[in-house]
Amino acid sequence: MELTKTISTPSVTYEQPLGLYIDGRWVRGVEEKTFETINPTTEEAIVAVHEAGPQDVDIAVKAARGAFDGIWSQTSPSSRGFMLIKLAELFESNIRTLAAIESLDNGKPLKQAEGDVKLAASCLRYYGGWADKIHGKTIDTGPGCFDYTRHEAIGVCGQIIPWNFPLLMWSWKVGPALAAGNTIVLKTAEQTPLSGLYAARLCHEAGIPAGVVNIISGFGNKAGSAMASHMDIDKIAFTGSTNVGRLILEAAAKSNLKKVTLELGGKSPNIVFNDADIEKTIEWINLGIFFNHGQCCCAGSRIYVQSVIYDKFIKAFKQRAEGNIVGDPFDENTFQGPQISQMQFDRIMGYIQSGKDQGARIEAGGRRIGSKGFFIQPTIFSNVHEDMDIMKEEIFGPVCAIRKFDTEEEVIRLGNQSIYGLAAGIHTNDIRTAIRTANRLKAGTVWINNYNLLNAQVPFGGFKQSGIGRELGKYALSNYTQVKSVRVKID
Ligand code: TXE
Repeated sequence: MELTKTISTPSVTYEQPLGLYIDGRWVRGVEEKTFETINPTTEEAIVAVHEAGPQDVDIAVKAARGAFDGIWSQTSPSSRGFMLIKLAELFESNIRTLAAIESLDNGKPLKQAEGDVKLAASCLRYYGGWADKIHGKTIDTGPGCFDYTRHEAIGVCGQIIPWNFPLLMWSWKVGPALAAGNTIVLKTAEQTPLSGLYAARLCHEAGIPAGVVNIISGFGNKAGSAMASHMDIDKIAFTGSTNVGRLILEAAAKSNLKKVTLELGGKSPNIVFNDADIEKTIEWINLGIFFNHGQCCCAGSRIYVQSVIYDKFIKAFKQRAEGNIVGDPFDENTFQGPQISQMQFDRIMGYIQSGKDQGARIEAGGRRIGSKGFFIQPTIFSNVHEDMDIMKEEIFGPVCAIRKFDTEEEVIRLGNQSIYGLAAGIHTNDIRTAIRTANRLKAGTVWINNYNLLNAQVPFGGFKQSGIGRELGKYALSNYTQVKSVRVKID
């Protein structure tokens, strides 16, 4: 099968790489297998890509090891930074193509896909800036010794990313790893392999040497698990489901104790106090749950509204959600596209059914839209109790549950009542309420009077079972460096 194919989308026609990008070359998998990626809008195959199996993972790891010990260790930090900044510029100059690929393969609206490309570029540029500012310390232990630390790269990093933000997750992984001087084997999600391959081509154009970044397409239980248990991968970074996160940790423990960072699921509370500015808050609550079709690890899916404004809020929110335009991602008016796959569609519809069965009330939505494409109406449940599945489990779709509360103390208790702790939202005009509540919520990110606002400079990651480690900001660099202490006897 061929290694590239011309693909036409409603916005651009472009040349899509289909092979595995290993050691700076486009190759077929050793088993010569391919798999199709499906367009979630039409349910039809877009194209088949080459599939990596365990042997290909091995080959990619060898290439990454060779580059780590060789050319990459000879490349100055400033040059690494320059390449990342060049890559960011290439993301920006290819924005139309990259966004079209995301809309085609993932189903997200074109404008939102463009937003993802911009955020990805800013992440790469941000870490480009860090590359020559990573350094250790000198430590005064007295006149007998000269002591210093070096912050050294870890080595070969395995990175496994999901399908909900294919390019953005790619940049969150590649940026800090390269800035710190590591080399990479990255596996994209089997549902969305296309944009990561196109970005590999841009790595080549940015002058990143062969073997430094290797991008493979493949399945979790084959290529992914081969990475998790590989004896020559020094660190693995994973974003995906909590269950697979557990498997990764277990595989790391049973193989070479590779370092592990995990960014997993969530069931984030979004809290509205009586004194919130209702109009603005409705916008953030709507974005908090329905942005990216609810397929955000940090989605504000548990909405707690204080009793005085509860009825008014439900009425306004229902009206707002029903106004979200669901449809073709290439239509410029679309706010919500299709869910990623038949499997996710079925899962979400199963949760909607369970909400009904367990006695919650549907305020809006609850149904499929059309008969082709994985479209689901924005769905709001009220009359929800803490023990219902829709209140406890991550649905990962356009479905939220609303519950009334009376006091600050009560909502903090309810908000923290989850195995997850990724994010939380607070809406109030009282700074004291906001800060008191933010301090007591067990979440890695708290958004006050906004939601889902991400910035490359600000760390992101989970408390509790939402993960281990932080991405973005200076904090992410510590996932990709290890500290060496050097003691020199001088007396
Ligand atoms: O995730 P998986 P799925 C949550 C969300 C969603 C659920 C299932 O609740 O409904 O997970 O989604 C790779 N060893 N999130 O099934 O399976 C896989 O190939 C190594 C939250 O798509 O975790 C893909 O690249 N790797 C989330 C990646 O893991 C394995 C984003 C994610 O797939 C593997 C996505 C294995 N054994 C889903 N099995 C978030 N945190 O944003 C799979 N993979």
